[in-house]
Amino acid sequence: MPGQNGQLDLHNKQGGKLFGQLKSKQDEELTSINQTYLDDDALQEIEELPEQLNKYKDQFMEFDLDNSGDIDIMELKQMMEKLNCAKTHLELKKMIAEVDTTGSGTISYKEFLDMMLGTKSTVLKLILKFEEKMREKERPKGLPPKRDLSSLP
Ligand SMILES: [Ca+2]
Repeated sequence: MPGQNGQLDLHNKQGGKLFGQLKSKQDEELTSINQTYLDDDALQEIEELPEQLNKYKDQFMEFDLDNSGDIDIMELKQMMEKLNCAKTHLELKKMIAEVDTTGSGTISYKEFLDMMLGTKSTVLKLILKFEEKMREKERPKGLPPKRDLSSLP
């Protein structure tokens, strides 16, 4: 289970209720985008596609702190810091540019999904996959992953 660190004070800003409404509205929107991926014949080969899409939706919502539907550079920065993987402004810009196919300077949910489901290797994807593995390996088994995140490109 992903840890709830609760380090963000979003709940206190406008009252938890409004924030909750925003979140569930975004949840609906992202779920409907997920549905278009589930309906895409080209993606039917992908293993456990529904589970993957659900997971990516949760990850995206964790990133998208203001529920705008896009991850901007500040949101990415905060997330990298939370993952103990702080990046410079330039590195963050590069990370976005690798994924940002529309040139908006942000990462939309579709761009995020295309990245996670695609074969292209990007820094953000490596970090997220690494993080996922670490979470799965809460209980020790087999090979200890000794690779440090800072050693990633
Ligand atoms: Ca945002």
